[in-house]
Amino acid sequence: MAAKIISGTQVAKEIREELKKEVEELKGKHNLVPGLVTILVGENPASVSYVTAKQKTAHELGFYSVQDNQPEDISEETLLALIDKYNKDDSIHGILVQLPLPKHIDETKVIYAIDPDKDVDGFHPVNVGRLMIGAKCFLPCTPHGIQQLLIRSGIETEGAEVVIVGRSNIVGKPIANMLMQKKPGANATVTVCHTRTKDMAFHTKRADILIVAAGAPKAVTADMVKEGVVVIDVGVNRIGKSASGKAILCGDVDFDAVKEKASAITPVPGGVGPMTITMLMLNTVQAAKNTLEG
Ligand code: L34
Repeated sequence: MAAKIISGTQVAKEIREELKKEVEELKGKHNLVPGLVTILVGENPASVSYVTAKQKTAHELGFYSVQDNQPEDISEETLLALIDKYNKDDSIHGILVQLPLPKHIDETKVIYAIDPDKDVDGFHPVNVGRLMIGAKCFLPCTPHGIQQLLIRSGIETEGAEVVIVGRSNIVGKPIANMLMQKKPGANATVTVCHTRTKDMAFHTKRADILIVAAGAPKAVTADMVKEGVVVIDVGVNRIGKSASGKAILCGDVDFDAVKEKASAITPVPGGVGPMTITMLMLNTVQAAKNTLEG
């Protein structure tokens, strides 16, 4: 039986509709407009496309949104000063510095420079630490999106064997942490595979839920999964260009073959990507609401 296709585009739309109402309420009741700045250094085509989509969504939801483009050769010092400016700006609740950054800039330093209360990416060590102990924090957008996709598609994680391929700070490590928490939408038994895993297929075949963030096209093939698995494909690989010049995308999973064995699977595009963007909006609304408490 062919798999159910889990539409991230559809779920993201539902969440955005909820957020739009919340933004209107914040404006009406509290005269509060969520503010988001996205900082883009250089002109990496994938980054330009993601940041443009983030700005467009922020605008649609009625945010105060600022797109701050900086040249590829900006100094680390200037970038850090810019972040400090937004840290002090009360109209800005969320600061996002799109990654990757040019090699001459230390990404860690940049992430540390963002006020943890405005770190809507959830990359600052304060938020990473809070996540680890199950405290209130900004959840990183891609893992947050994956968890919402699972919950809103009615996929049971409690007691499930979840296997994650990839151990990045942006996806693998945080999603592993989130799904092992003693919380609704989690409570899974989690295995993390990576480039030094001895027998990848041994692990992936055991998965009830398989989350793939390997960063390589078609890294997971049909012979590596069991019948009925739920597959979440986080990969976005640009594998060529169409006649009209548009990028051709594919995930980290051999979609056509794996969908014949899976019970449910996310497509690329239209799976996790749109959820990532929407969770950034949710985190920014949360950051704005947090200022009401203080
Ligand atoms: N700071 N840097 C920071 N925060 C992030 O959360 C990100 N990420 C990752 C790269 N760098 C970052 C993103 O925004 C990856 N990422 C991201 C965001 C959106 C999409 C993919 C990755 C997305 O919308 N993908 C679409 C296809 C878009 C296209 O045509 O290129 C999809 O349907 O999958």
